[in-house]
Amino acid sequence: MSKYDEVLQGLMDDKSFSKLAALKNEKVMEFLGTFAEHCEPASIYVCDDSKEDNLYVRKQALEKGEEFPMANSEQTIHWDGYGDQARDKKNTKFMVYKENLDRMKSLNSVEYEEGLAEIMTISKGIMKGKDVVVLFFSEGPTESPFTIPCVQFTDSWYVAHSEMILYRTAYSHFLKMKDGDKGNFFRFVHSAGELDERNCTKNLDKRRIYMDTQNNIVYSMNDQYAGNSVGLKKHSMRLAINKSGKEGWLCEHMFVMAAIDNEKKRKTYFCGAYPSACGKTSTAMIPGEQIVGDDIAYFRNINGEFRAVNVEFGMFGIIKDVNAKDDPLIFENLMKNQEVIFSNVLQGPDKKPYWLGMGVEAPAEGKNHFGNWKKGIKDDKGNEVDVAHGNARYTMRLDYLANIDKGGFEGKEGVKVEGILYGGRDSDTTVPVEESPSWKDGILLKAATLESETTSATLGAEGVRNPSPMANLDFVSYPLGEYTMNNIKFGEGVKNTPKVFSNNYFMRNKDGNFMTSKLAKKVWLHWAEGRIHGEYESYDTPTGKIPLYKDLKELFKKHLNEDFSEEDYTYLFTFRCTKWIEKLERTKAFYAKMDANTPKEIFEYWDTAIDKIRTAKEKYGDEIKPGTFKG
Ligand code: SPV
Ligand code: MN
Repeated sequence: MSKYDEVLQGLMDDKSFSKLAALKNEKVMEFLGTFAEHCEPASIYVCDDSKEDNLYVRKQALEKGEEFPMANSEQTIHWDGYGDQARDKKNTKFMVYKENLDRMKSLNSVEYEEGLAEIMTISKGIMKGKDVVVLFFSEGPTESPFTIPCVQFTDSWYVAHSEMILYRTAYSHFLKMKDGDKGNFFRFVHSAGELDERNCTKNLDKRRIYMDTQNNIVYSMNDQYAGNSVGLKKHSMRLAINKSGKEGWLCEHMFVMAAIDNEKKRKTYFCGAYPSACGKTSTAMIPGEQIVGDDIAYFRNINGEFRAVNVEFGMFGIIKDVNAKDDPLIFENLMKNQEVIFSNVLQGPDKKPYWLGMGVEAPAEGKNHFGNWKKGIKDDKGNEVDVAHGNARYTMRLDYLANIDKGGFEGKEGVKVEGILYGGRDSDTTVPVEESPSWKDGILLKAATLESETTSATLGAEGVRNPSPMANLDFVSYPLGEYTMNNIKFGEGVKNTPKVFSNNYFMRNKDGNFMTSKLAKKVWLHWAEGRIHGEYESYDTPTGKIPLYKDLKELFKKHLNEDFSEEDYTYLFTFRCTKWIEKLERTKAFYAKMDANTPKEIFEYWDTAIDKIRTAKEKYGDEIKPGTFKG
């Protein structure tokens, strides 16, 4: 008998309790028992992997008014509170033991005891009157070398429903866990807290997301937006990054996809990291290629091979600008009568969803993240409320997509990765595609230097460059310099190290207009694919290798039936010395600020790179046309 049996048994029916008891896992009992006592829910329901439980969770989300029916019977809609529409970076903190505080000081952290006292005060009795659900999931495929078992304890049936779509249930995995291993799981406790009349979190001032990477537990209180509430997504990612750092593997903010060359019968796996709104999902969804995952990848060295899995089962995608023309595959799936949770979009009087950039005229009234909405309505700050929020989302299984790579998606050993892409948003420096001479150069020149420029869609000045190393900065849960070194070591430790490429889809011409169409990314991808297979000559630049005009001309014709002019090529692929030196100086300053212990060899590497560019500038001038630089 566990000391928590009594409290747990008192809160659940026999069926739920027998599911728990069958696990014979003291650590699970301790986790659930502790929070059952502390948060004081009215009842607890335990889910296994059955279809019945899956349907029950969805039904409860509807019955409890966290989700609402849509015209399509399989679809539902959920709204987060007006002030809970994105990740709360300020109140997302690491709880760090005193002795580690110095090491972790550049992260948003709080001293362990202080953080624990705060979160325990906020969560005391927070689930009073609520029905809680317990779910068992796996990050990555179950029973595989990648698997991380997870337990979610939440009073939000929307969170539970989202997780049922986004992750693989793993009750049976827990049943099979070996004695010595039974405490090895991630723990997530979440409460939406008190709800208002729309069933949205009321006490947003008490929203806290506190992570304890030392004990693999995350506390998330007073929130509903999935990036804040869903334990398996970004909370788990931070725990996994910390764990991987200790164990010698990697957890990256990356898609996994296969580039397909039908003529040559080749399937080449790529992973790619792009900061928000820099083309990550659209690259993973390039027509004619195949998707494995769109957000989070684990990398492991398996028998010397660089292997990756998508840790998720579904996608929590930005819905803005998903329309029949730009994103036909996703759009078509969102229109079908199959399971989707829409969040923070408009529900029209016809019970259909409407969002920004949908390419369909929205009705003048309905319900959205603001509540009852009418065209022209203003919030209490006097700002006009749009039809839907810019960060509105859809939650959907990935295997609805016709372009899914089934084998890669389901395989327990992951896929063998041959190329890694790092793409930023950069109007004037980085060329559309450049190959890195080596893995280490790739990490230090392509990954660590990633930046994203602000656009007119974000608040504040346009064109400000925000550093975004590996597009993973929000989630890196130990010092950045160490994480960067671990990236270098991991890639150098496998037999066939993938080639690393940079991407930039956002180069502008002298008039400020984008130089290439949205579809051009297919050409850059296929040049990279060819290079991996020993095709195409390249020109050297001070930072890597770029395509020849004749090859791109052919690729544009073949894939897009477009004429690509030599003039555009020359403009796009000119190496801009001063701009690059400035970029590297910004990166150096950022690393120095973020992690004073960043190894000296990293700064020395960048200094050498800067010297090389200076020398090139003296010899060739500030703007070096493709083909002129001789390394
Ligand atoms: C992201 O912001 O990177 C997302 C959505 O994938 S969230 O779940 O909010 O993290
Ligand atoms: Mn993400």
